[in-house]
Amino acid sequence: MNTQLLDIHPEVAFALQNNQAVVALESTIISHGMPYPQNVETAMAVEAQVRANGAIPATIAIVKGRLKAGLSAEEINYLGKEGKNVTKVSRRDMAFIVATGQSGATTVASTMIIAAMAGIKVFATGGIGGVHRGAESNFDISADLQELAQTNVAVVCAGAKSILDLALTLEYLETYGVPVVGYQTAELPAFFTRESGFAVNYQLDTAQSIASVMRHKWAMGLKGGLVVANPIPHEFAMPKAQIDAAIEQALQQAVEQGIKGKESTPFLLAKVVELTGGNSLKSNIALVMNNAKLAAEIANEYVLKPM
Ligand code: PSU
Ligand code: MN
Repeated sequence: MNTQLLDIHPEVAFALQNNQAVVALESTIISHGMPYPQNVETAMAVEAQVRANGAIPATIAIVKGRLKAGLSAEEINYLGKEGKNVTKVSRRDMAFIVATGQSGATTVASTMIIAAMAGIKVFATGGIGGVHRGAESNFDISADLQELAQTNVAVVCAGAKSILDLALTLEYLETYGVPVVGYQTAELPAFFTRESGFAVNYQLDTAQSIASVMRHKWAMGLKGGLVVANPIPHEFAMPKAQIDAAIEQALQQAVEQGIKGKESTPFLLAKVVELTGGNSLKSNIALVMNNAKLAAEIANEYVLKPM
């Protein structure tokens, strides 16, 4: 691996060299996951949340052909303002964007890759990609899942949205040896709701016990990540019926409009926000903040005895 392609923000580099806690954050959630200006406000608030919990934030993206671990406020503002004009970059797209000197927002998969290059072990986001509904015919399975199978980063999320097939997503993760841990819950949360009807593999109740599982996994040479599923706080959870109805409608519109490939997830996310008014955006912001806090706590536990 040639780390000459990577710029680690000086503050992040200092923290890593001194074994201080660092939390990676993704940028597709900024450009494609939320509308402007809430996306920029949230990205800044999430960084502040990581700091308030004793860790250094490293928002990850590709800027003018450089892999970035840690962005300036100007760079975050650029990604948020440009929104969908910025390329959504997953593993497949990285070499093309870097080779041509372009900028791009990183998904969970590509954020994990750059985090691992930089030496960051904990990453906070909203929701991960997964196996899409209808995958048996459309083959749409997010590259996030393969990345979790091979890249050593723990991803703290609020589960996955039920725009996906959660049962198949769990099966896929099982096949590839990715543990799904519930933080203080035995049930996989479904992003906007605390419930999904599916069990997680293991419930762990402290950041310390999660850091211990990370250490032991990697000490055995088992490559790949962990999904740490952190339910949305009660007061921000949405009524399941309202969310389910919006998701069904969004899925139907995606089929009618022939939305496929990498456009699929951003289309569905935007439709759900549109159909539920501002409520789902408020919940989305709250759960990301909640994940940033837990990720900072895990990162702090992990650096006590890193492996
Ligand atoms: N799910 C969300 N919010 C998001 C995403 C997923 O609730 O912002 C973004 C993440 O960047 C994730 C990507 O990695 O969508 C998955 O896209 P795809 O399904 O095309 O792999
Ligand atoms: Mn896809």
